[in-house]
Amino acid sequence: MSEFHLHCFPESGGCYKAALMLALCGADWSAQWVDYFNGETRTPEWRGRVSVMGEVPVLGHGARRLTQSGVILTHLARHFGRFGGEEEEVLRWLLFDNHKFTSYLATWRFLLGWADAPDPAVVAFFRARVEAAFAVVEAQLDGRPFLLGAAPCIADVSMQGYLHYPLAEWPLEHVRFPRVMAWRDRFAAMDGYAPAYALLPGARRPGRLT
Ligand SMILES: N[C@@H](CCC(=O)N[C@@H](CS)C(=O)NCC(=O)O)C(=O)O
Repeated sequence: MSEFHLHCFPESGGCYKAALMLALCGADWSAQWVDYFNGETRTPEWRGRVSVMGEVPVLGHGARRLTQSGVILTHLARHFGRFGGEEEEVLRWLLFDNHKFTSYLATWRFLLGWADAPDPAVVAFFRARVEAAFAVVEAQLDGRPFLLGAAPCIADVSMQGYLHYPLAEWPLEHVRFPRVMAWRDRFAAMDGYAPAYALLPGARRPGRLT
């Protein structure tokens, strides 16, 4: 039996955050696919058995079951002694990520790729929010290879969540964010790295854009 067990599905950048951290740390892990698109995580049975929040990622580690990618990343950083940083600063960027960077990007990508008949005004709203969040990160990376300086921390890992899906799935004008794209490339060059669809197992539901 593997040391870590991840409940996940391949289209989920939240799950990719956890999988990427496990891969970069060389962890012994296995995965269990959840049938998100057919509502598995919304059933009372799944919420009672796995997580009341009805969300993945969920990470099993021994007797512990952890949810929320920020908590999972914090746990793994402590366990492996990797990707740490000044606690308040790490938390500051994890919260920004969960509120704005990941959540708007994930929602916009979902609307473009998988939602039924998304309202163009709603899509445009989310795109503008994504661009604003990217501009914040672009500014923070001015003169820094990673969010907090010379070394990557778990807030960097967290924000990579949706960046390692095909660019066609999040069709920003990527050239407008050269530091974000270079930051993404720095992760792609790390030992253990694999892009999202290579790392996360399970049946895929192709979206409209890939
Ligand atoms: N803040 C959470 C967000 C997790 C999340 O939204 N997961 C999505 C998949 S990417 C999910 O399971 N959504 C289920 C739902 O909203 O019904 C985290 O970072 O773990």
